[in-house]
Amino acid sequence: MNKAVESNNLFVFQRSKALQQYCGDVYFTHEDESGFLYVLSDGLGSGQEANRAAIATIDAIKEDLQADLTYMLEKANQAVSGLRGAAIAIIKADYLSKTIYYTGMGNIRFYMIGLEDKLVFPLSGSGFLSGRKQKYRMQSFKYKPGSKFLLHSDGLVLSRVRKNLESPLCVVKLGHLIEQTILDIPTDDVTFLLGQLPN
Ligand SMILES: [Mn+2]
Repeated sequence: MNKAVESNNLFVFQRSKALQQYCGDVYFTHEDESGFLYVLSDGLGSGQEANRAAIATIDAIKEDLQADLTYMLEKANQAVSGLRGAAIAIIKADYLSKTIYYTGMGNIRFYMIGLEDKLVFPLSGSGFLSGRKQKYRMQSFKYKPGSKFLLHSDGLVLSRVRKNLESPLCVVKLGHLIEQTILDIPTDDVTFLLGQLPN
């Protein structure tokens, strides 16, 4: 599987391990006038079982888009009991307060430009969602209006993240450049979401 989704403020790219039919990374995007919610879930392993676990987390989160992020994470955690586990990150933007809320478990990475041009890259809880009860932490950061951010699974290995985020290119052009760093036949599922926040 290989696909790219392009819009003014978001570029999403996904390519599955060995170009398998099922991708173990599953993402969800929701946006309205007040902000957005983006979720990226990486089911353990690859192929259909990984895909199934990741979809279960996303489905659980979609049930209530107004829920607290830590509650979303707990619902996603319960959804994978009996399935493969998953790494996951949830980011929510509030355009009014120019704030990003972040929570996650495991190896999904998130980078954004914060106040005073600081590169912000919150660390997720260690481990992964497995169905067993865990504690989750939500963090919040003020973002720099008009700046770019990147959410990606561990299949993407990108150096010079700050340089990329500070590029004057639009998200579609920059997204295609980042895409060029990904192997034609990847050895892990790869997903990235490159977005731009409103001014
Ligand atoms: Mn992975």
